[in-house]
Amino acid sequence: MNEKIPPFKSGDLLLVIDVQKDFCPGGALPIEKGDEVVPVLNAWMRAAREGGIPVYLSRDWHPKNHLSFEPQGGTWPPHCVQDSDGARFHPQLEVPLDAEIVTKGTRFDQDQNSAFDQTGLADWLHKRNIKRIFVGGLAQDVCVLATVLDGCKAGFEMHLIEEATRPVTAEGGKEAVEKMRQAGTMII
Ligand code: VGL
Ligand code: ZN
Repeated sequence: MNEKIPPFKSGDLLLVIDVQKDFCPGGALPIEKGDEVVPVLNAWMRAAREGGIPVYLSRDWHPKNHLSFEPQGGTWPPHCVQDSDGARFHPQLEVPLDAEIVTKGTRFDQDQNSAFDQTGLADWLHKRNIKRIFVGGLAQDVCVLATVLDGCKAGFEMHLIEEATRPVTAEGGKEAVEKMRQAGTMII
């Protein structure tokens, strides 16, 4: 899997979206083969650290009765509740000690699928002179999609690591890749 990792350069960032227990098999909102992204992303995170490239990880982090949950009239079974076991990163994910964590899904007025949505992330990354962002994680057709599209709008050169992401539905995954490509994302 290492041969696909490009030579990193200054201005690059690795962004890992929501690789949490609830999105993996056995979790509250399991994504088929969601756990298969873990070894791939571990290799990318290792390479990034060796190259001095910052690693950011987002986490879905909902209040207990979040409006995105079915009992509250939302779309999803309750998942990634703040401080719950299911909200933890996958136990095999090798989170670098100096990684930055981006918390989202905390808004009370609407769901927050994008790691750029009211987090201040875009301004911060522009200040750090980040130009290219490599993205993997879960789910390809939900939070990865929303994050990649927002990253394009914010002027970053977005790269989707296809083998490091899995969709909620196969059809949704295909459509998501098409939307990301049309927005200018490199699919690698
Ligand atoms: C996500 C569904 C609900 C995701 C978050 O991280 O893709 N999907 N909340
Ligand atoms: Zn969520």
